[in-house]
Amino acid sequence: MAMKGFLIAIIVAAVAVPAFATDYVVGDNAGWKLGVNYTAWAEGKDFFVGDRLIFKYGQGAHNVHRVNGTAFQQCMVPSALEALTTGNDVITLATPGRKWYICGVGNHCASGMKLVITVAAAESPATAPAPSVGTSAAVNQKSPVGSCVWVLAALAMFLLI
Ligand SMILES: *[C@@H]1O[C@H](CO)[C@@H](O)[C@H](O)[C@H]1NC(C)=O
Ligand SMILES: *[C@@H]1O[C@H](CO)[C@@H](O)[C@H](O)[C@H]1NC(C)=O
Ligand SMILES: [Cu+2]
Repeated sequence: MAMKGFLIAIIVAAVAVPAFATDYVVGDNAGWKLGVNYTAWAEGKDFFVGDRLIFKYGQGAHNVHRVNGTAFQQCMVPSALEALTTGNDVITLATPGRKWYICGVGNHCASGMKLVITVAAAESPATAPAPSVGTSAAVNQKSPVGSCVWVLAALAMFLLI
């Protein structure tokens, strides 16, 4: 049955293509700056391994330090040499667990320029069983490409039943 084979191929492609990563611009349109509540921003977002954080800010006005929980709490700024400073800093969330970011400029961290998130293990083809349509992967707002693939997979599933 050629049709069935074709549909299965679509499903396999949907599972195999690592198109589920999400890019998060930290602070959305506000970006990375003073006066934004990044706790509120992170609330309700599900971060997965493979997703990316993008810190946008005027170069020189701020920076981004990856720190541990203690440094986060106490706003201990590590060496400036370790800072990300491009103004368009992209961080790929490579491992699960809690991740802490602070701005190392002036007293910005103490003023609230700090972000803590919890990253969950990837819903990747390597680790996840064949995802069924309607799981959190589909609900979680993903890239347009990912969504498109999911729609195709859903359609294929529907036609096969
Ligand atoms: C930031 O938002 C969180 C969660 O909505 C809230 O609990 C906290 O009080 C806010 N912090 C400030 C400084 O407004
Ligand atoms: C956390 O980071 C601070 C500053 O970089 C460092 O001094 C401290 O040893 C670290 N703590 C742990 C538990 O790794
Ligand atoms: Cu800053």
